Amino acid sequence: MTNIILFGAPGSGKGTQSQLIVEKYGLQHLSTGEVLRAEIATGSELGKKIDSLISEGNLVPDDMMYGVIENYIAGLPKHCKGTIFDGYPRTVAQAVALTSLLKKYKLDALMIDLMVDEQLLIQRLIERGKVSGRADDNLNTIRHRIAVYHDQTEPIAHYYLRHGNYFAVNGNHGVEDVFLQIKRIIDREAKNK
Ligand code: B4P
Repeated sequence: MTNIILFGAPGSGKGTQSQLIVEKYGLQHLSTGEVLRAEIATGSELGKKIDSLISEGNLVPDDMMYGVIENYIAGLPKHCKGTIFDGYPRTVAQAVALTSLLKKYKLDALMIDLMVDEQLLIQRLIERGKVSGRADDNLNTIRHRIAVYHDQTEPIAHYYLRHGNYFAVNGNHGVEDVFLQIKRIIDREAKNK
């Protein structure tokens, strides 16, 4: 089983690359951003709280995210080829929680870090904002999300450098080129297992 933590700043291409990995390797895809947007779409009280956090570019609290991940991992079918964790973990506390959950279920994961220059992140998210209708794809919120990323999320890369399999990818290139780099890592790691 191959579990991949797809990591990177907002707009680094986690969602984009996840789709390609799913098509090629038949892995399951868990996008915490999508889970949260689905909750918002229900119009529930919880969804309203999540909406106000995301619209301002803030992270949803760790304890709320823990339930999502725990339910997901506990419900994984036995024959599953693996999962792409897209957008989780986003804080060191989430990384610690994921490590212990994976251990509990005798699973492991490798981290692929999509490294993209800040100016390019902003350009991509502004472009996506023209069609996505997402409340968080506007310049002020994008800047805040990138600051939150540096402050709360980026330290996770150091956590995985110390505790797990960490692989950096140059995400500044086109979609196919980035995917080629990811395929090389997945194929090499599968051979080494
Ligand atoms: P997410 O939905 O995870 O999304 P994202 O970080 O905004 O974008 P992603 O990296 O997936 O970029 P994409 O492929 O779309 O998070 C949204 C929000 O949810 C967070 O800000 C947070 O508030 C909340 N949240 C989610 N998970 C959480 C957690 N665990 N804890 C707390 N809060 C959480 O790419 C962006 C654009 O670039 C696209 O338009 C794409 O077409 C383009 N693009 C991608 N790769 C490209 C390439 N190589 N070349 C050119 N263009 C490219």
